[in-house]
Amino acid sequence: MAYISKRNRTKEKDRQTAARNRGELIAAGFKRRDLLKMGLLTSAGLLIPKKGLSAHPITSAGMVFDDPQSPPTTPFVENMPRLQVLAPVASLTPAPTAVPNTAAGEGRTETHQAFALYPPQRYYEMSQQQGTVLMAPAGELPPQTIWGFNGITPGPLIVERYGVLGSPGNGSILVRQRNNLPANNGGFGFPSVTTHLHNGHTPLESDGFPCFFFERGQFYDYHYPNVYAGVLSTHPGTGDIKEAMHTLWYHDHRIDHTAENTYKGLAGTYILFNEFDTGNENTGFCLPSFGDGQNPLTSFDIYMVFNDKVFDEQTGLLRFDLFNTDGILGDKFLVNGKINPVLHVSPRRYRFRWLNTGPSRFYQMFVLGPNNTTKSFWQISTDGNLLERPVQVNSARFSVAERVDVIVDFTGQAGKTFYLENRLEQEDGRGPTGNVLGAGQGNKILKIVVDGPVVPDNSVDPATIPAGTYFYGFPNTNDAPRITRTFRFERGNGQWQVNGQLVGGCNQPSRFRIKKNSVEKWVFQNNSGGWQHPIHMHFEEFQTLTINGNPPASTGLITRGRKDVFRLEHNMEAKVYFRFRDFIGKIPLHCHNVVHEDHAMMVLGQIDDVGDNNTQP
Ligand SMILES: [Cu+2]
Repeated sequence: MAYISKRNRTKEKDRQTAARNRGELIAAGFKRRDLLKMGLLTSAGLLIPKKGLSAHPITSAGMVFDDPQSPPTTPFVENMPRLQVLAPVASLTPAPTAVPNTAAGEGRTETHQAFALYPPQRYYEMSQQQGTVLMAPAGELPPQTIWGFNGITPGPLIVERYGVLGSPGNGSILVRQRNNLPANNGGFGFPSVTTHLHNGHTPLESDGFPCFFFERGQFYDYHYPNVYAGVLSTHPGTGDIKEAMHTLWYHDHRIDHTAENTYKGLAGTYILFNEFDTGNENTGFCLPSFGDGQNPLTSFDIYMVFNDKVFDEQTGLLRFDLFNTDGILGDKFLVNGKINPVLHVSPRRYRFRWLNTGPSRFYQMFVLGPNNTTKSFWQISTDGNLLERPVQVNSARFSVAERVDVIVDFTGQAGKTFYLENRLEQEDGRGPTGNVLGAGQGNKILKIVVDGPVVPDNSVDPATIPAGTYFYGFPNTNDAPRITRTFRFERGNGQWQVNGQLVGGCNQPSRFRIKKNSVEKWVFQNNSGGWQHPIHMHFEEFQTLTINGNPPASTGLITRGRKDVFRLEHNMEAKVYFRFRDFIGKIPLHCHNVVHEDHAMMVLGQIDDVGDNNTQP
């Protein structure tokens, strides 16, 4: 199993010793701020060039780290798993309560603000626990110890529906999360958790705020009303259908520890249907049917969770290096928990939901056909928000946490083989170089073989949709903002800052206060040289007003699309438009390169009835 590299053996030994020593510090639960105190970091925040901790020279631009060199694995052998759909439970014990049930071990501290208004119609329960999984073909990598929702990664798929228009609340659910993680992390992972539903319009005590964590042995009830934004404000009684979101995910958001916990497996998926995006290709927008999510003869709406990981070249075990603050790149690409799997499809249209859970890589995904041809496809959404209509593209770029829903048409392609290929060049955690590789030169991530039986296809053919808006259309951006705030994303003391500050601790006062049911304009500035940052705001979607001073072209539907992650590229300045409606509570704005997030590119704020006038929080 061990894989000996061709590198100089002395250097190799130093490198392994250094990695092992860093690993011991990580396993012991040290944070960067502890290392600063211990004198193991330079004043610039870099790991000191001490033999035994860092085997490589350290540059002014940041630490130079080991190139990932996982043991070899055989690609395209194992089938791509379809995500398990979570079944509701009939009841929960103890019964959920609006006020935190601390006597029974609930770790929640705030009362549910919309529990009586939208009583839960269905209950779910998940246990966050250790599990053992195979990520490569049997015999190639050892079984991996992961932390997962119900012990699997990705966690189970929740499939739910918005309440029908006019009856908000009949889509309301409650998800009980239990922290059954072990005290011993076995190398990395921090067994204290908070679960963020990215990017549900949920009362904020159920949002998974980074400081609302709960401990081993505790549980936390998350109330997801599944209502459209505006339901208690701009569009009373219904919410704004143009705020519908369909492709979401959930993941651990523990302050300072999100990278290691999500890398260890604490991420899962969540789909919302409604009477338009129905999950049935014979109704509504006629997008490919979801079916039961499992049966290949009836399930054509497939969620794909991408991540990249590194495995120790000696032991073959998953490796996480906390000391790499640039960001972590893996040399193995997983889809739904398997390295380079295979998907068998029928000659018809499919809806793929692409999610990148990171930790730090950006993708530009192409569909590679026979003889290095590039197959076009239709992008239908940005971050789970349907565009005005499908847009035909040759590729889709998405950074960490972004989602892209696409329609790929395999009609008439029986017998052919395709690959999902990432052609975006990226050499470190700072961000992609910008270079897009040629067809067949990138990372082939998933093999798709069109060898399934011919089955009926009643889904809409995007090529035949007449001109004009096909989906909901975008909400207006005409209401005057109450305030414009500027957020500068920059490097300082070897870490990551927003407006010159690290996140600070959970006891600090909110750095910004949004007035409930108001409009704000935010300016995102990338002031960090060579780095790129996927900037994520919780709770509401934004629309892009300008990028570097230029409004998105009226034809640029993808740039204009509603989003919750803004990909802040080199030297970019963007102005975005937000409405903050219906609910109050604490809220973060942060980089979703989860390594940057933990070190400590995040601002904590709140929505309340008053608001503030801080233009540079
Ligand atoms: Cu970042």
